[in-house]
Amino acid sequence: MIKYLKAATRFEDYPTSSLEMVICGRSNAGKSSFINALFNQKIAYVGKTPGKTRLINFFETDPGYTLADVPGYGYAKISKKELLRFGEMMEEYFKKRACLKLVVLVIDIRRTPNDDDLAMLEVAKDRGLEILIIANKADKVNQSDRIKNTRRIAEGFALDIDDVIAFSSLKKKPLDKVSAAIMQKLGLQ
Ligand SMILES: Nc1nc2c(ncn2[C@@H]2O[C@H](COP(=O)(O)OP(=O)(O)OP(=O)(O)O)[C@@H](O)[C@H]2O)c(=O)[nH]1
Ligand SMILES: [Mg+2]
Repeated sequence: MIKYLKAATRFEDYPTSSLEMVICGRSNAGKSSFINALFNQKIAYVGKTPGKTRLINFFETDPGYTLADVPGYGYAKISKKELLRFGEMMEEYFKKRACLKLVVLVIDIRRTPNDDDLAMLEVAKDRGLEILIIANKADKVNQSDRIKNTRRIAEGFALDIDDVIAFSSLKKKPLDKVSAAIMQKLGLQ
């Protein structure tokens, strides 16, 4: 079960929480689709036009943690001023959100980590947060590429292969594996 709490841009407006997971990644990687698949509920907005979300959307889940859906990065059609505001908002979130424990980074399985992805991961590593990479849109590639690309993504991030899970938000597979990894990294099981 997942319930929408609120949208916020500033620290003062974040909802109270003692345990949080954030979903981040490049624009159009499938962050919102991933949230919907994970909870089997159409709750996060899946956009036809990328880069619509400019706020941090907070949700409450029934395993007892909150979830933050942050805007995707790397969207080209954004003004300098907006980019600056986005950067400030993200920096404040990652610096001040004390209950944040797990960073889930969603990446298209057909891509390799770019500078923005690596910078994002660096922020998470610096704070000593738990990390899980979702190699999304796994339905777009065949089985052998799925394995190959997952390995390539893990190498690109300099992470253990176990920290990268090939996933299809469209097919909602493999849901159990992803849920278990999240619960384990949040210390809920
Ligand atoms: N085939 C396939 N398409 C997907 C999958 N996940 C997402 N998509 C599609 O990819 C597009 C982007 O999905 P979103 O969930 O809106 O992506 P997002 O990362 O939330 O995008 P922003 O909010 O703009 O940053 C949509 O057209 C989705 O239908 C998947 O697992 N498989
Ligand atoms: Mg989205």
